[in-house]
Amino acid sequence: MTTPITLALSKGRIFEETLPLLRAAGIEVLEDPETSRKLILATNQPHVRVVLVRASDVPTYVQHGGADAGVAGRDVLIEHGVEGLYLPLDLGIARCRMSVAVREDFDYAAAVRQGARLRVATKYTRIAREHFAEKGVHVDLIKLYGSMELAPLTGLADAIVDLVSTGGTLRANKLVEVERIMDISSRLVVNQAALKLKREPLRALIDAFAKAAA
Ligand code: PRT
Ligand code: MG
Repeated sequence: MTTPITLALSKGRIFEETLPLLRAAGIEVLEDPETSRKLILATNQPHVRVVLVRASDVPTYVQHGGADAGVAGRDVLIEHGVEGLYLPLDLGIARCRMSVAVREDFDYAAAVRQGARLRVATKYTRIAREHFAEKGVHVDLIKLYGSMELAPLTGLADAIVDLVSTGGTLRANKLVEVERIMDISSRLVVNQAALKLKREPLRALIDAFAKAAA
């Protein structure tokens, strides 16, 4: 019998975009998370199961062995930290970028030039802090957990740091992207201890994902 392995995925784009990679590894998930309320999903491989967790909880599950491997965005990994995690592959899925955005009528370049202190609202405080420190721009960071787009519209902040994919959300809220901080995609993350103890099934998964993601 093959050693059982548990994969942590988040519902939505990561789950959807990981499915083809799983399929390439011969793994079919037997339930649809959009219609089932189950948090543990069986697959056609009796030794492989999928657990559904919040996107930002994937590194925590894998780090502490609640899952042997998982898929997480570069944004989540930077904010959370990668201690105890092995990151063998950039899967090139759930692509987007981390950007600075402001109201259409806010002169960001002038504010930066004048050395103004900027109020920046974001869920990604680590990425934002490092970005503005590198630029030598003084900022007051305001931590939010969602709907960052609202912050400049209500006067809570001058700017936001958020993920942008099509740009539709920014446009709909009359915001403009003024700086691209980094490109984002999702990575396969593996528990380092599990990699030793469950080497065979995890290596097989990594190899199949590598082939399919190439
Ligand atoms: O939703 P929840 O609070 O549970 O967690 P989450 O938002 O972290 O999860 P999820 O599933 O939305 O995102 C998981 C991962 O997908 C993120 O960690 C990113 O690495 C990646 N990803 C790729 C994105 C996007 N594209 C994306 N567009 N994550 C979020 N967005 C949001 C963005 O925050 C903004 O609100 O979509 C909006 C912008 O999209 P556009 O197309 O209008 O520009
Ligand atoms: Mg989301």
